[in-house]
Amino acid sequence: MELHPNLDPAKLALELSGKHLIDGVFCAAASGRNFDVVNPATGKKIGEAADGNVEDVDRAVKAAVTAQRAWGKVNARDRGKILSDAARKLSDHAEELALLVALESGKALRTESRPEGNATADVFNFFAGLASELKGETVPLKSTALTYTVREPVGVVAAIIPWNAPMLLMAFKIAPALVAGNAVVVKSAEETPLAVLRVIQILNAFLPPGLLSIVSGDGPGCGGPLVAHPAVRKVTFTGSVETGKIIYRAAAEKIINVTLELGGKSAMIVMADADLEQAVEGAVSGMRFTRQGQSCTAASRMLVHASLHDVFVEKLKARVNALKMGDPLDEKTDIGTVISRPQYAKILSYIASGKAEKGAVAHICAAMPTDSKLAEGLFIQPVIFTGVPTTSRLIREEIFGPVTCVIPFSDVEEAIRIANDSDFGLAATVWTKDLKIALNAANTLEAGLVQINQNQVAGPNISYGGVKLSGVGKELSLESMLEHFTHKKTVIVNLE
Ligand code: TXE
Repeated sequence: MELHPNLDPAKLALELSGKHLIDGVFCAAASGRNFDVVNPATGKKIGEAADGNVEDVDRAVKAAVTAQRAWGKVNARDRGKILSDAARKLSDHAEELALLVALESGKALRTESRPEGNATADVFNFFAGLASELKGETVPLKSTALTYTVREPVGVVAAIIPWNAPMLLMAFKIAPALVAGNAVVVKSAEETPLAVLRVIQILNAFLPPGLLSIVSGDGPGCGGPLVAHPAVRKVTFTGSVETGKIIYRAAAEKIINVTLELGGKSAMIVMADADLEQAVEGAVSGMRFTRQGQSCTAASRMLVHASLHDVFVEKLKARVNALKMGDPLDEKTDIGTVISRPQYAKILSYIASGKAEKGAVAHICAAMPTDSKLAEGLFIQPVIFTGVPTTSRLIREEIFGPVTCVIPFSDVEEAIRIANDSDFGLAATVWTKDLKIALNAANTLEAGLVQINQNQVAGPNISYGGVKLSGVGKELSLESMLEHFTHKKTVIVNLE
C-alpha cells in the first residue's frame, strides 16, 4: 500500500483489513481467521482485523529481538532524529488518521478524533527531542575508582492498548520505548485495530523491519501470549483493572517490569468560592461528554458545595443540553457514540441501577440524533445524576460512559474525605479562588494528577498515572522514559 493521504476512510479501512504488520510487512493471521470491525455509529461492518494467536505473536517478538540488537546500538540522538522525521509524517497524515479513528470508534471528528490525530504526532515529537537526555551520571564512590552509570534499553516491549484513544495511548507507549532503544510489539484493541495499524505502517517507513510490529486479536488469545513470551522484557498496558491484574500476575512470573494505567473515578471538587462559570466549563470538558465519558480521567464524581449545588446542576444541564449528538464524521457533531454493544449494555445497566436508587434523579441531557442512517448507532444521552448515596455503585465503580453524579458537601474536609473514599486514584480537580484551600487539597487528595481551576489541559511533559487501583508506574515525561523503558547499569573502574 502506498503512503499517500487517502481521505476516504471507508476505502482505507478496507485496504487495512485482515492484516498484522510484522517484521516490516503486512501479513494475514497465521490461523487464516479474521474478525469484523464495525462502525458503532451505524452498526455496519467497515472491515476486518486479523485474528492473531501465539504463532503471530512469536513471529513478531522474534523479529523484534533481532531488530532491537542493532537499534539499541544506534546513537540516541540519531534515533531521536528518525522518530522526529516519522512524527512529521504522522502530522502530514493526521487528518486521515482522525477520519479512520472516528469511523471505527464513533468518536466525533471535530471534538475528539482530530485532536487525537494531532496529539499523537506531538507525543512522538516530544520524545524524539528527549533522546539526548538518555544519559548516566558519575558517582563519587572512592577517589581511586571511576564509577558511572549508563541507561540501557530493556529490550522488547509489549504494548497492549485500549480503544478509547487508541492512537494516542499507543504513542504514549511506543514513542518513549523506541527513542530509548527498545523494540515494540503492539497488540491493538479488538474494537479499533485499523487507525493504529495505519500509524504503525507510517512509522515503519522510517524504522528497520521488525523493530515495531503490531498484531490484532483478542485479549487471552493474542495479548496473553504476548505478555507471556519469554523474550518480552517489559509490558505497558492501558485498560481495565481486571485485565491489569492478569497482566501483572503474568509479568510477575517472569519478574519483568510493568506499567499499568487502569482507569479511575475522578473527583472534581467545586468549593463554595469557585468561579461557577469556569467550573461548569471544566465539568463539561473534564467529564469528556464529547467522548461519551469514555476517558479514564472523566470527572465522574462532581463534589459541589451545597450552596452551589442546585445552580451548578442547572448550568451544567443547560451546557450539556447544547451539545449536539450525531454522525461522528459531521463537523457539526459534538458527541458521537460509545464504542461497542457490550460497553453500551454495561452503561445502560448502570443508568438503570442509578434510576432505581432511592432519592436519585437522572437528568437526561442532549437530544438523540434523528438521522435514520444512525438508527443502529450506539448513542447514549448524557446523564447527570443527583441525590445518589455515596455508597452507590454509580459513585464507586468506573462506568466509562456519559454518566456523572453531582454530590453536595458542606465543608472542605468532607469534600476531601468523599474524594479519597474511592478504590481509584487517577486524577482530581479543585475549583476555588482560595490558594490555601487549593494547595491543602492538592496535598491531601489521593490521585496521580491534581488540577486546580482547570481540566484536561495537559501535555506530554507531565507525568501521567495513578495510585491505588488506577495503576502502577507513570506514562509521559522524561522520567517515564528513563524509569520504564531503560535500566540503569553501574560501571566501576578501579584506577589503582
Ligand atoms: O478492557 P480490557 P475492555 C475500562 C473501562 C471499560 C472496561 C472494559 O471501565 O468499561 O475497562 O473495557 C486486552 N491479556 N477501561 O473490555 O479487557 C484487550 O484485548 C492481555 C479503562 O475493553 O482491559 C485490549 O487490547 N491483554 C481504560 C486491552 O487489553 C488482554 C481503557 C483492554 O481491554 C487480556 C479501556 C489478557 N488476558 C477500558 N484481556 C483506560 N484506563 O483508559 C484483554 N486484553
